[in-house]
Amino acid sequence: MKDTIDEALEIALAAARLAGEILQAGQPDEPRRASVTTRLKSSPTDVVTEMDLAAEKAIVEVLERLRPLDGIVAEEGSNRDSNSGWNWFVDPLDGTVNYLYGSPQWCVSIAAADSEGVCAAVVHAPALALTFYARRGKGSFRIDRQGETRLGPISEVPLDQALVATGFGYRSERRRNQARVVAEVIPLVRDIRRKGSAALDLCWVASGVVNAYYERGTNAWDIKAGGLIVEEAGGVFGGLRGESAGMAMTVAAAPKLQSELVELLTNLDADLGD
Ligand code: LIP
Repeated sequence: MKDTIDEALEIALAAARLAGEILQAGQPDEPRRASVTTRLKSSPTDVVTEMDLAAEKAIVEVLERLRPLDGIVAEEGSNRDSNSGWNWFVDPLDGTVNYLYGSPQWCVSIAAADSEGVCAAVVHAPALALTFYARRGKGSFRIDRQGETRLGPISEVPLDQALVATGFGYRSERRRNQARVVAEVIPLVRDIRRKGSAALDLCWVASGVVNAYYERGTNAWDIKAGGLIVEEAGGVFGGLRGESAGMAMTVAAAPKLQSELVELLTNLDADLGD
């Protein structure tokens, strides 16, 4: 019989690929962009497309069929309580604005958690032809057209040589505070990247495309899958002031760099205000 975590990974991979196909097939071209915007979330820059909702529906249908007792926490609201001790964290489309603008940095992010926490994770980026996955205790991997590569261990670099990814929220008050923080961080690091998908940013940390990632305002569905992928590549994924990664702050990097960034961001009160 298959190990339950392996089975969860297979389900996550299948559901993410299905959602990815739906999203790619329905990606709006320039003239259709305006018409696919179905509603606005917290501000006019937070665009939720019909495709986002369709992708979530497809993932939830897979989970309902194969894991009817498990809980679901999903970005577009298909939530369900768990009767099995297992929960699934689903972001059907992370990097929504990139998707809408035709930039390839978007993905489907799915994490499965048992009573001990996240145990299987998939971040699937169809427009980049890349899939990242991890199982707890069994490493993280990248699949591309050439095949499959094990990730890590993530290299340590001094803070002043670190390429640091970050992201900004949708509300202007939050952005003002995030701009204040990034203005203090940028003179101390190699450079900053703002790619637009938290789930992928975590995979970039795991695969050495950036050295670190931090962001305030990340939801569970944005970071649960990428967090395991970082940890299984030897990185650290957490928050400030001894907290777990989450809404207040998420910081991911190799262990020493992560603790330096945590100290810097704590001194800047990057997790407070707005
Ligand atoms: C995105 C996050 C990203 C953040 C964006 C946005 P969405 O999620 O993944 O890190 O900086 O502003 O919140 O809205 O594409 O699912």
